[in-house]
Amino acid sequence: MRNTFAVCLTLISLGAAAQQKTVNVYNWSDYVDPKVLDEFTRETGIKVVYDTYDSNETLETKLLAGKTGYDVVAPSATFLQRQIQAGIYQKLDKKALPNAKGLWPEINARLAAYDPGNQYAVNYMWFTTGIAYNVQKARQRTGEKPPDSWDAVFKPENLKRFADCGVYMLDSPEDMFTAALKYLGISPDSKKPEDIRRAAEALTRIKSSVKKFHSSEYINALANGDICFAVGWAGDAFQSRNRAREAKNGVDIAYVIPKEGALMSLDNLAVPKDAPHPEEAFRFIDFLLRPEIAARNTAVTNFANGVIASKALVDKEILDNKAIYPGEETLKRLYTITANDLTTQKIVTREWTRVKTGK
Ligand code: N2P
Repeated sequence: MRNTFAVCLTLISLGAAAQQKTVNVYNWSDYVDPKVLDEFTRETGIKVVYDTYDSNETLETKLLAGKTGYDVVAPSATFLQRQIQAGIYQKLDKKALPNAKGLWPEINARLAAYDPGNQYAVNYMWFTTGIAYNVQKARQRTGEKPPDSWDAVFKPENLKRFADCGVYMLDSPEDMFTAALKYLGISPDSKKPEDIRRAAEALTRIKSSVKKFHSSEYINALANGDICFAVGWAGDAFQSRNRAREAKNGVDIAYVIPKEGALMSLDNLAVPKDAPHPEEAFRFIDFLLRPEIAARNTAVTNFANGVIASKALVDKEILDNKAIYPGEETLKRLYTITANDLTTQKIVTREWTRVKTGK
């Protein structure tokens, strides 16, 4: 009798412990199919505590302060590189990631430029930074020549035409300075302080036409017609287009990779050294790398994922969209950049503050 009681108690506490398994995930907003999180919990019993951000700077500030409690985070490659050097990540347990075999070799190779040997991160999504616009409003303003060049953004008289219907820009110096440098005919990867200043000046010249610098609100703002023009990320632009379609509000959103080319970025999954639940972190990452799960996240987010094995399962309309899955021709126009060292990053942050506040 007594024994049965003890066994029961043990079983109950074991059950409770099993239920308490948790993974704390900090990811970009609008970057997952929420049903995928539920499914992970159903399958593994691991609860997902999911928190979001919309800028690398926000993530980096937290990570460098330490003890975030996060198990999985998603830095962009340039930030990842600096964070690896700062020693804040643990090496991935490759044995715990059998689905990593489905990762995209070319994307892995590109990521290895930031994470030599692909030791600390796997790619989650990859994408371009371009121009999203309201098709009707653009037609009223530019006739049969829709925006297709960085001129549309950086020639003050061009952007001014959109000011009355609302312009947003990413609150992200990496995306905005590289675009400005490309427009100015300077290497987008330049780390020279005077080049960074010239990029900041180009942005300051168009600032009076910008309603807001923000990196996630543009999805809804474009979809509901509050704004008509945004410099933003490909998947977000198509999420916006889809939200407008669902709302049947007559708004049509298009996205273009400017003809001069655009920044291609990689967002990646990594595990902080002080992650409280590393085992659960690797299980979560491996789940996201499952081809069918990666395909579902792409279906909802409209971002290309890093799992080549998922391509056969990705919706054809998305797969054929060259602004999401660029073909060889488009890829040639895309540029990548290297990480800033700490000194350059300080200059970038200061110049960005100057752009936004004038100080
Ligand atoms: C998700 C945006 C992620 C792309 N909404 C920028 N890293």
